[in-house]
Amino acid sequence: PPVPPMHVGFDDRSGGMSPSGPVLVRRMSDLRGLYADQAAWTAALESDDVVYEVASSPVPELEGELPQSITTILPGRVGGEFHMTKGHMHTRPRGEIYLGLSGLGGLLLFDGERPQWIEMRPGSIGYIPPHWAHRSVNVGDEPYRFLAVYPGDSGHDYGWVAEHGMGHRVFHGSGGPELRPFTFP
Ligand code: M6P
Ligand code: ZN
Repeated sequence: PPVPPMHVGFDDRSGGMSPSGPVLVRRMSDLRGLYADQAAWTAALESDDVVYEVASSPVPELEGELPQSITTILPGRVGGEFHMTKGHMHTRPRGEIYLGLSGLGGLLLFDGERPQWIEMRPGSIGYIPPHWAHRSVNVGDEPYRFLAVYPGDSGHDYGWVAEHGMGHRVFHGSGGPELRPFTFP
């Protein structure tokens, strides 16, 4: 059902929204096939830590609505590759806006040919045009948190990323994050 006008607060410490809709928690075991180094991923299953959480407001994913979510990616690496979201293409051609809230991150975009990288810090606005798959990466050593706002009928197509990859992978390097050509695991 549609929702009334509302104020949405969020908790600086947890990234939770109030009022709140569904909260999604993704642990290492939910991320099979995400990281290049499968042995490192298998080793990380031992503790099966939370990699990221997505809190949502109660705004429904319906045409015309503008749902919001706050994603918190905990710091860490798997085989040198930074913690990241699964990444998705929108099922329908819809844009999306991200606003950096805390920590250091990046927005990796891929249209099937060209990879793009947008650095995200608190206050950064990252724009995702329609037809660009997007994945967020924590490149710092504290939680990276951002607000996302997207049309309610966008949809999440994870199969597109599984099939096409994301153009690049983001590794820890001595001089900061290193973008390397994407390899399938
Ligand atoms: C952002 C938005 C959400 C998305 C989330 C996690 O909050 O883009 O729509 O679900 O990031 O990303 P993913 O779904 O790729 O795991
Ligand atoms: Zn999206």
